[in-house]
Amino acid sequence: MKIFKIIYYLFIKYYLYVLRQKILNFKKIDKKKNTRIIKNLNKHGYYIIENYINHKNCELIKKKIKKYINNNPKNIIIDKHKSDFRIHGAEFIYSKIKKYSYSNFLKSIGENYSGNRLVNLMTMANMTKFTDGNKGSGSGWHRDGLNFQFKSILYLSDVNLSNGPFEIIENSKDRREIIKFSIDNNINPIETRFSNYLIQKKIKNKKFKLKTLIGRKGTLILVDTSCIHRGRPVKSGIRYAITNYYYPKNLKKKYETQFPKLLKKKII
Ligand SMILES: O=C(O)CCC(=O)C(=O)O
Repeated sequence: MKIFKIIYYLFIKYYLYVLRQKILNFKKIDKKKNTRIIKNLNKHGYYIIENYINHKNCELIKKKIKKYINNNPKNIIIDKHKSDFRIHGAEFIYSKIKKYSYSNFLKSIGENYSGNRLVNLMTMANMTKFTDGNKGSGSGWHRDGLNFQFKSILYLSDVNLSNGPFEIIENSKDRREIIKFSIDNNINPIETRFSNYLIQKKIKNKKFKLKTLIGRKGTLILVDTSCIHRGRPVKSGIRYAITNYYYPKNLKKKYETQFPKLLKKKII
């Protein structure tokens, strides 16, 4: 039974999706542009740019997010452990976030990587802090989906091993790896959430290569989030970050509905 699911979801459905995107949402790839970044996204699933913005701007943005969270509790999405506080549509709360949100440079990397026209559906700002049992930003190990997914995460705090660094299983978007993982562990191929026990076992057995991305404030992570990833559970301290969510331009409406409390109007 599983083999049919694998064939259907990982091949038939996937290639139909790719074909539809090629026909309806094609973007010509400029092979000479950002080659190092694209190469790393293809090979490892991520790329890091240090000092994407300066420390002063990080502090200004952080202050704005903190203030917004305190003053607008109704617009904040909070996880069940009360550790991850999110603003969906944070580009509307501050011009400096808007600048990041509408960056042509970042969007063009995603477009060159995917060969699709993309749109940044929103910028999500979040603050994660220690609480008992917290699972970190994104609530544990997961893929955002089986199809291409692209995000940029900008750290606004210095991020160390304790305050919730982004973690990724290198190249876990590879379809052969997905099939192997699904068969070896008797997992439904379309499953996107995984237990920490299973992932740690795979890392220990060297079946998975873990990358923990610590970095100073201003560090930018470009990532294909169809790879398995998480924000590491917070042991101490606080992490602020802003994340752009890129989707194929023709599917914007479909995905928009997935984000509760999405801010849609200018309030700056
Ligand atoms: O912020 C992070 O470190 C990861 C967040 C994440 O995985 C998600 O929101 O899906």
